[in-house]
Amino acid sequence: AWRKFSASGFKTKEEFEKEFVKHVETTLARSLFNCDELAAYSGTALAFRDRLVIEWNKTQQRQTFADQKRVYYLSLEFLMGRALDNAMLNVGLKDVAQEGLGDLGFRIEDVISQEHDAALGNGGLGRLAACFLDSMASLNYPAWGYGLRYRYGIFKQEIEDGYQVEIPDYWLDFNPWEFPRHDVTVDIQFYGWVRKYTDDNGKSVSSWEGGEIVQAVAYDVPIPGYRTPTTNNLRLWSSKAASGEFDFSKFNAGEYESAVGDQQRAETISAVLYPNDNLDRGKELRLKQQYFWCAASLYDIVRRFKKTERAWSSFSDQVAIQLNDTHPTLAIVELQRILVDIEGLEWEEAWNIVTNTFGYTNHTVLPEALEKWSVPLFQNLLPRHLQIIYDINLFFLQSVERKFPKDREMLSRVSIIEESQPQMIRMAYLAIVGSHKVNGVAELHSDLIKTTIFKEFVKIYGPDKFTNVTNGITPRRWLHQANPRLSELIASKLGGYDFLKDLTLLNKLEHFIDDKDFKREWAEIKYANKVRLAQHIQKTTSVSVNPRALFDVQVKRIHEYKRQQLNIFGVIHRYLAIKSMSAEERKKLTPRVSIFGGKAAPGYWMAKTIIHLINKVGEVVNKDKDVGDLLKVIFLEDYNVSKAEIICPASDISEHISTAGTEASGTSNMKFVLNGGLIIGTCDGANIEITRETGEQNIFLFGNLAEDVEDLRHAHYYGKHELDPELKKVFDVINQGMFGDQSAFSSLVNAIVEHGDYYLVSDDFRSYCETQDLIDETFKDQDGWVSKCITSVARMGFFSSDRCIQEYAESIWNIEPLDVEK
Ligand code: 26W
Repeated sequence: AWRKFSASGFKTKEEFEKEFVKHVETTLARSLFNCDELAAYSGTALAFRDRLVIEWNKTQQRQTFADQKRVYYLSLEFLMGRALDNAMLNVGLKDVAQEGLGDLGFRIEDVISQEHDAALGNGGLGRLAACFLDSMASLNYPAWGYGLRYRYGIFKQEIEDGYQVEIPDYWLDFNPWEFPRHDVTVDIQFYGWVRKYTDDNGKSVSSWEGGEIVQAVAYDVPIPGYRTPTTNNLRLWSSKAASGEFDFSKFNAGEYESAVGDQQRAETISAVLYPNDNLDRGKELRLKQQYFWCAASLYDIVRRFKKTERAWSSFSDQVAIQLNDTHPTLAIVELQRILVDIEGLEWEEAWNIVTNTFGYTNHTVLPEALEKWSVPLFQNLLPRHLQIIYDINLFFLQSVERKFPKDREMLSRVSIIEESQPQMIRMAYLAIVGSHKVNGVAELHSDLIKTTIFKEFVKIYGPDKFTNVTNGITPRRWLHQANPRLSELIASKLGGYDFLKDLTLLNKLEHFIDDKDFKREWAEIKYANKVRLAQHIQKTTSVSVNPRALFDVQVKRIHEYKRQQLNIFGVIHRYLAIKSMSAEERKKLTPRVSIFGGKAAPGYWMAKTIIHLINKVGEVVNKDKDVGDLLKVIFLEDYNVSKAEIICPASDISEHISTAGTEASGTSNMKFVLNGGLIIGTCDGANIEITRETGEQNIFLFGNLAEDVEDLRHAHYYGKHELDPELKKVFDVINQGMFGDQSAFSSLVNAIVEHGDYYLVSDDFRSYCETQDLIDETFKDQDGWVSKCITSVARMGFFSSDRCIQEYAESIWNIEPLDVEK
């Protein structure tokens, strides 16, 4: 039925081939005789792009005409991955393209894999934004994403001698999915000063003057919904020198370098994605990026609102803005500035509009990740915004004082300005004060922010301002696209693909839990996915792994709180155990492949040391003939979205083992379970809700609880903790040089032995190893294992990002989908 919505565009294999050939020969100006796979990708992408554009234009017209409330999702990261496969599946013409490409002599998988990932993000937060765009379009919500068009995405990772090496990710050579809008530009101001004067009506006005101007240019990316009439827009801003700014007089005077320098300074703003995940470094260029993007987006949103000629008082009935973490918090200040300084509204009226418009999502409780800006740095770059923040803070503190007149300490605890040397602006506090709702991303996390980092604000605003929206993932990419055979098998049992639009329908799979043929096919698909990953491992690392072995996967950013070190110490423990076993005992073992992947922030020494250790352990274990298939240790280079699509369907067990209370949600845990893998995890983030949904007997939980973390840390601090004896043996062999120069790993060992074991590796080690042993035993009963996997998948419906977006729409944004008459 959805095809009715398309006015034109190819529908058959022959029509696709015609479009393909047209693009290869004319758009790309290439002869069909030298059409290689890259050209075939380009031709296919351009053909599908044409289809998207038609729907996109119609959607934008329809949304403008309907004139209802829109949501704007502001995120400094959109980790989109590849677009072609997604576009083909969403418009429902992948089969057509597959046949057409086959006629022309290409395999569709090879064509798809030519595409460069759009890697404009670090990890969970950026990928969540991408899943949300997919869900918002698939549910027909009028929604735009706003972000930055980085020239360089997250670096490419190579491993040399076991060390991470970072390679720049220049990805824009050929990007058919973006449309430059050279007519949609905004001039963005920096530095300068504030002039205060009295206008003709005797009113005191502040005006931001002077400084530097940089131009923001819009690049639009179409976001197709899955089998819907909606194709939404992702608008990414690129920086360049403003036309008036490029100094021709300098150029004429022969000062080329200085003229070109201005140009380069402007372009630097959108040049690179900061590769830090969960670490705030307070760099001026980062603040410039944030303001540049917030100001351009706000200008655009306000311009669109003004076209409707409504009163300002209805702004928040037309506009909802969601802040993806505190990175876009300046948008709050910028809207207040526009309303007061430029549009002439009274402070109070403006502030009501602002707070009714914004919602803020918190994604982390790690103290080192909470953004703070130094007041002197901020004052220099954004002098007027600093004044506005001071006023916001003043009025806020006055209201707090009225509510808690006896509690003087309260004011310094909740002040947006931290009274340190230098003073710092606490962006999370500003985001709370400027929003009507604050949400965490999983139940435990949302509880924790209310009882720890934001507890004073719960006293001030009451508990209702704080809410939970548990994260989700899009089943289109993370089941249907990544695991087409599993998706097909499920569809054959459920009578079609409706589950991709309503993931709770998966629960019907429980009826087939005793269906022998179904279970056999299920197991065959998992095996085939493991074979595919084994081939990838062979090709990239030259290590052969046995696809019959248990595949144990931990892929995510490398961070101490995520505890890849716990995993690799566990692997060493296992290696030592194998070495000490008799041949008889070895026969009873479950063979394992331990697979790691993930990037370390370039300046994060400890994370890089973890990568180094994993690689060195791999070198020793993998060539140990004595061990053979019983244990292999693999580090997969350059983990990214497209690699995740190969890895997630191929795991038996994946690891989500953060120190309890530190992982806000995690979303790869959802991807792995949805693809028929089980997980080993701590009681942290969304693991807890996955347990509630899928059942305790289907997950391997271990370790201490969040509520005990504080006491345990104290015990370490006061020397009351005794190092786990099995972990001590692991440290002994590291120190004896089993994995090469022990001094390379001393910081890792000392963090635990000497420096308080902040992430409680020793406390959880025993429980971790015992749980791994339980997994070995459980895996031996393959039939029982497959039953657990099927049951878990059947119960994963809750974790669709569609459910999640509906919760945001109803409880935070107050927006309705724009349904089209069928
Ligand atoms: C200022 C530096 C910086 C950069 C990125 C600080 C914090 C971040 C992100 C908020 C880190 C992040 O990606 N958090 C992850 O968000 C996911 C989506 O909600 C959660 O699933 C992860 O648990 C959380 O770590």
